[in-house]
Amino acid sequence: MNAPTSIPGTLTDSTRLLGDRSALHAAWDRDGYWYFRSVLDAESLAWFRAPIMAELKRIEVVDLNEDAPVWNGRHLERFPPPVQAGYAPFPALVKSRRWRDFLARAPIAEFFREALGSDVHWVPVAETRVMPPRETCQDGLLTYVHQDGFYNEGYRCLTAWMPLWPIRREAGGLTVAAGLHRGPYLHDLQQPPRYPIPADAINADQWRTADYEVGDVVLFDRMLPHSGQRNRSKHDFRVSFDVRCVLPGDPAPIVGHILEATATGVRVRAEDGRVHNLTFDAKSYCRGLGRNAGARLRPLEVAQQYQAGQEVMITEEAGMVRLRREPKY
Ligand SMILES: O=C(O)CCC(=O)C(=O)O
Repeated sequence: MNAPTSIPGTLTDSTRLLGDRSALHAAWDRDGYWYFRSVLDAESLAWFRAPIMAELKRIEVVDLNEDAPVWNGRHLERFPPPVQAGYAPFPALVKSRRWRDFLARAPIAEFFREALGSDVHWVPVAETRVMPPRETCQDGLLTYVHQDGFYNEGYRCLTAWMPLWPIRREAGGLTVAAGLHRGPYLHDLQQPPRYPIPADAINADQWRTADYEVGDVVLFDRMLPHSGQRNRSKHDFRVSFDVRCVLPGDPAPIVGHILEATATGVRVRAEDGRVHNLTFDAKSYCRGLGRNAGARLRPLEVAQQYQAGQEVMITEEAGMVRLRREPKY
């Protein structure tokens, strides 16, 4: 059993490499991630996170005069319930498109353009996470170890993760298994429907994390194993945002609404108005909806769950569905 009980290793800071593309590539090849510190515009971050603080104050777990998400000790019964590897979103923030406006703000867009070397196409696989303090570690320190690419077939994604308030180590920010981005996927294909990574697949000393500050961002490879950590702090809610883009130059997934769904195919109207007729084959990976999003559906379940009007994100190859999932906001 190699599951870590603490993460002493620290992320390598690549901030000074910005502007030097070959040095950035070398760091990515070595580590599978870039950790940039104090690079994101503070005003844009403050704008983005404001509704989260409003929700924490509305359910009276943070005092009205607080600027930081510090727990006031009141009962957490109105805090969203636990779900797979985290907590449900605040109902008021479900399907919020605010993240799109945040990423489109000039200083934010400019930073990512510079870091990635071209305009960035973000996909609607985006999550704002709020973890309450004093979580227990009885099921381990790590919430759910995974490789994003395994659950995002048919396109090459890259993930950006950022704290929205400072996250000290004990509040449990992102941890990554440095250098393990060259593959293979470690998910256990014998364990449907989620195919978890076995606990002994990664040595405890490969994990890295940091004391994160607002303005920091970690960009990481779709093959890099990573996880959140339980929030062991006494008083800090830990608040972060993660989102994925396609690799520069790659085609974007189809995002739109189902016009017609059957057990063998799907007709979709994309956001740009185009209609796509697509077919399933043995390689099509259809994910469950809602809380079941990590699970792979069997063909019969697919036809039952995905109906006309459902919003979807689809990747395809020569007319065959590779991935079908619900956008995650
Ligand atoms: O922030 C977390 O808890 C985990 C983040 C994560 O797993 C991801 O960004 O894919």
